[in-house]
Amino acid sequence: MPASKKDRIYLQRPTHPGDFVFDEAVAEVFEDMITRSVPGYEAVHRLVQVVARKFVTEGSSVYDFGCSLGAASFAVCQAVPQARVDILAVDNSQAMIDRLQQRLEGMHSDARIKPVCADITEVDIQNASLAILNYTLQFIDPARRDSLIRKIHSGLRQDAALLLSEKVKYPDPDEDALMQSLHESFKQGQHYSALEITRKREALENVLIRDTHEQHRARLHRAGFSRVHVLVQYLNFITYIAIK
Ligand code: GEK
Repeated sequence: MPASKKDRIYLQRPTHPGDFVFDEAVAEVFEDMITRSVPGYEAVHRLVQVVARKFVTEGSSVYDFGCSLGAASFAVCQAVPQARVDILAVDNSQAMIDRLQQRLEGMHSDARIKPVCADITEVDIQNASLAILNYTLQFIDPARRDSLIRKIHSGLRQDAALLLSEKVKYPDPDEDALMQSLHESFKQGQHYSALEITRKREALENVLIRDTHEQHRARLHRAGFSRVHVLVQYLNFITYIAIK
């Protein structure tokens, strides 16, 4: 994959609360932005491979919901190079989907990845052996999260899996403040300045809305998943596997 441009968006751009959007400027620097902002991002994609090898079955579909530039879809492809499988990479940002499409064309890469520009709450899901929702549920209107998870559950085959990664909130305000400040310290270590960190936090206000671990666990069980496990936690970022 071509190296992403360095994320300097919030060095240059003053923000207003809640004005973060996944536009062309974000898509252009996205890989650099997410790798430097989300602790464990690359490890989670290695985990996608581990999970894909175990769950992806012949003749099934895989859904990468909120795929951005397709990192999870590419990880699935690498994990199951021979499997006959459709990988639906869904995102409602046209800028992300255009870039994913260019990558697929430029690399003559896997025809199994099918980019779809759509809202994940409106996409049908069928015959899935694996659904991936990596750092995307947190951008969905909280009132629509239950029905989205129920829809994913009903579109999965029996014994299939949902991999869910999210930034979580802590019910105890002191613990939440500690985790947030450790996350900011992580970002400083990735060479984001204090100004960039503050501006990004303001821009994400009411755009990235975190649930608690307990809310995620309860929602997954309510939707019908029989087993829910934490696979990774790094600061306030958790990856769950939920099995139908
Ligand atoms: C990765 N999973 O690299 N429908 C479709 N897509 C949406 C919606 C929606 N309603 N809302 C937001 N998105 C990726 C990273 S990024 C996470 C996911 C982050 C999309 C949005 O356009 C963006 O591409 C993605 O969800 C969230 O593993 O930037 O923190």
